Amino acid sequence: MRFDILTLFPEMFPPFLKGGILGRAVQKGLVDINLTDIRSFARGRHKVTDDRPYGGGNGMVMKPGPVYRALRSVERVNGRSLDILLTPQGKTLDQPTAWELAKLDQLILVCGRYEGVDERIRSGYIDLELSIGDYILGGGELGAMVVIDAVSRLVPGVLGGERSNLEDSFEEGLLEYPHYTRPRVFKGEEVPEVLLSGDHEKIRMWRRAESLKRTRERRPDLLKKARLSEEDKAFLAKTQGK
Ligand code: 9D3
Repeated sequence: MRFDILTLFPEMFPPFLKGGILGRAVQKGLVDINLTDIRSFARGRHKVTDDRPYGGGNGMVMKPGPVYRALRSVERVNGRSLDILLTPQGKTLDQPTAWELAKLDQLILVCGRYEGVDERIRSGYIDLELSIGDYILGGGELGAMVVIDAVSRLVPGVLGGERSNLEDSFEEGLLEYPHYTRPRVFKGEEVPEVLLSGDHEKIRMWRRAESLKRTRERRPDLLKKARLSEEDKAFLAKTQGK
């Protein structure tokens, strides 16, 4: 899968792209990431990329020309590609959207800065607008990193040795159960007995129960949408109000 990032701040990306699971996926050739500096498509001696808003008001707007020319310069792969604008006005990224994006061959991610991009870019050249949540960022760059992180780990082969994304309880719409590793006692706090029992069926049931309780307590909104078995529903009914 190929990602193209169009940004005024390309220097923000290399540390993120080199690290961790994503860095390994790039080395393996499973994902290809290309940076395009929008400023290099600006004209004139000063390479201006922003200007004052028509109609007045605070802040600056990204000029359409440099973004348009940067978009035109991006090499298109054979297959399906999508032009995405990162903006606080977009649809909030969620896991189903990440799965949809992972089916494509190329994502072109335009990072907005200042108050935003000239509307004629959005309306004429963008297929999808994405936000990463309801808080204010300085620009779309962190949003693009979040999209790349969430989507690339769904590309076949990227997770390799790590646990598969299919067994991730978040994929079923539940929060994870608590995790423990050595030592068995830490600052007087013991690991739950059941995890030391070696009884795999008992462990499975305990973990599922913890996931369900946690989701009910912290994210009741998720529980409403979750894929629940009859066993899950029976457990929740039995423990309601606890
Ligand atoms: C504080 C300025 N805001 C009201 C006048 C509007 C605004 C414009 C541009 C707020 C943030 C930004 C820059 N943010 C992004 O480009 C962005 C973003 C975000 O702020 N939150 C969540 N997801 C995203 S994706 C891109």
